[in-house]
Amino acid sequence: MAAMQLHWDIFCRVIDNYGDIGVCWRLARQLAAEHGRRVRLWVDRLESLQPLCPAIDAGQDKQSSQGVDICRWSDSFAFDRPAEVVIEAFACELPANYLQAMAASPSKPCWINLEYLSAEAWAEDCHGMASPHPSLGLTKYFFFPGFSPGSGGLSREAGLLGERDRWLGENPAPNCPEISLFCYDTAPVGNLLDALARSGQAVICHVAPGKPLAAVSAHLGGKGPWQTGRARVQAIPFLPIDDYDRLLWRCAINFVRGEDSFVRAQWAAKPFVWQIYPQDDEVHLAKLEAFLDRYCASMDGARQAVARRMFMAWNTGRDVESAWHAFVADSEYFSRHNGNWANQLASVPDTASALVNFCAAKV
Ligand code: TRH
Repeated sequence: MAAMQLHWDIFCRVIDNYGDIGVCWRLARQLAAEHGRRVRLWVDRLESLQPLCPAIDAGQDKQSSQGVDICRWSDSFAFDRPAEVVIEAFACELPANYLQAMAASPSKPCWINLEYLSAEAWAEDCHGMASPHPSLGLTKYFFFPGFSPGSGGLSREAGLLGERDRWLGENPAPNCPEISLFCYDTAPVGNLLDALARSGQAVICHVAPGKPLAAVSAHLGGKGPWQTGRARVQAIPFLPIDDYDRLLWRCAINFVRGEDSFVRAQWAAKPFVWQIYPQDDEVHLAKLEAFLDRYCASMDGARQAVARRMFMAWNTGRDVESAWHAFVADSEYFSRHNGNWANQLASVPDTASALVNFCAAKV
């Protein structure tokens, strides 16, 4: 069976927020469902997976859901044998005893470091690079998701866009436009709320719990729901991951953040505004620019300026209100553009398929 690479272990350490586990959970269940792989997902904080996948019990060290074996990755890490493919998500560092077992395996596992998504050219250049271990006789490969055929692609289930269109056909857009708000507490949420209040347009804004809701509460006071101008602003619960997709499909405009919700907003093909995960020395702004260069390339000059202005305003806090009004005025254009953009991205193999093919080629 070694050649088929049936067994996969995915290791995930939750740094903060939900992105690390969101990416790993999607990958694990897709490998099981679409590629017939037997996947173990080792997670240090099952509590972070539970809101995305309410079927699991965060108190149980071992369980199965959606065809994936989910195991707590604790300090007293124990396992039977290493898998044929080992995914170390976001350089989380494999347990030492597991590494030793990999080195002792008669056929060496395919060892992948799954990296964060970046639109920067260097990420594409480093995709697939080999890094031999200094002493264990193992080779680790760097796998970079991305936006072009030279990258590891984006997370996308087979039939996702068809399922989106089918669902939207059965659930027509509501009369009152809706916005979803998922962001960090550094986002200029107050400026956005002021802009919504002053726009004179009726809108419903769904606010995710945690940092987004805290930012809204800090600006409007209390726990809501709030009415500000003709905008109704209301808290929503943290949704199971597939329900969150449907929220993105349904809303007229989505504010997303980090990595995974950002990718899913692109499959939703609705206008979206991305808050990138903030890093020291503002290095994240270079990543944001790299994305905008790709995403805006086929827009006309005027719309490029509008989209760039909105994304930069949301990430820097400058000029939010005027950027927002211009963005909303062109929202039909951005809907059309994002439909084409999603189709273009879908022509690149998805990350799970790309990983399966990459690892098969390494045997
Ligand atoms: O939570 P995040 O800020 O995660 C971040 C980023 O991944 C960042 O790159 C990483 O360095 C950091 O974590 C540690 O944003 P992200 O990536 O969008 O992940 C959120 C996940 O939560 C995503 O899988 C979607 C999911 N989600 C739901 O399932 N239901 C919800 O209601 C919401 C709001 C999100």
